[in-house]
Amino acid sequence: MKALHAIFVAATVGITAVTSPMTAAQGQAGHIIVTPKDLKWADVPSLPPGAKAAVIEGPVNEAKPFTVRLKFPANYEIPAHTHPVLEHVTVLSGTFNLGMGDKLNKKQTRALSSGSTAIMPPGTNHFAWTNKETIVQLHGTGPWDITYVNPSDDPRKK
Ligand SMILES: [Cu+2]
Repeated sequence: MKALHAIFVAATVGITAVTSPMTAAQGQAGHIIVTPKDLKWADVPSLPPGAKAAVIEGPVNEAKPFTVRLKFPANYEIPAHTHPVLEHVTVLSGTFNLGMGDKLNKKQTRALSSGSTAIMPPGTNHFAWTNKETIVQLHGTGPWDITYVNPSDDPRKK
C-alpha cells in the first residue's frame, strides 16, 4: 500500500510539474485565471488508460484545495472506487454516466449532462462510464487519491 501511494505521489508530481508556469503566476498575483487553451493535459496513472487530467489548482496529493479537469474518451469506464475526501464532480461537456455501488453496472447510472454536479462523501463506492468524449471538473480539499473496490482494477498495479 505504501509503495502504491508513492507511485501515486510520483504521478501527481509529474502532473504538477506540467502546470508549474501557472503555479508561478498564481504565486505572484494570488489568483488563478485559466482559459481552455491554458490547460496542460497529461496521462493519469491512477485511472484506466485513455483519461487525461489538467491540474488547475493543487497539487492534489496535499491537504489543500484542488481543482482538476478530467477528459474521458468515448466508451470509457471507471470501475467502482472510493476517495478519501469529498468528491465534487461538475460535468462541463459530454455525458458522465454515474452510479453508486461496488460494481460497475451501466443500467444503474444517471446520465449527467453538462451543468450537472454530483457530490460523494469519502468512502462512497461509485463508478462511471461515457459513450462520448466527456469533460468533468473535480474540486475539493486534498489529499486526493482513488481506491478501487476490486484492487485488480487499479491500473497502477498493472
Ligand atoms: Cu470518483
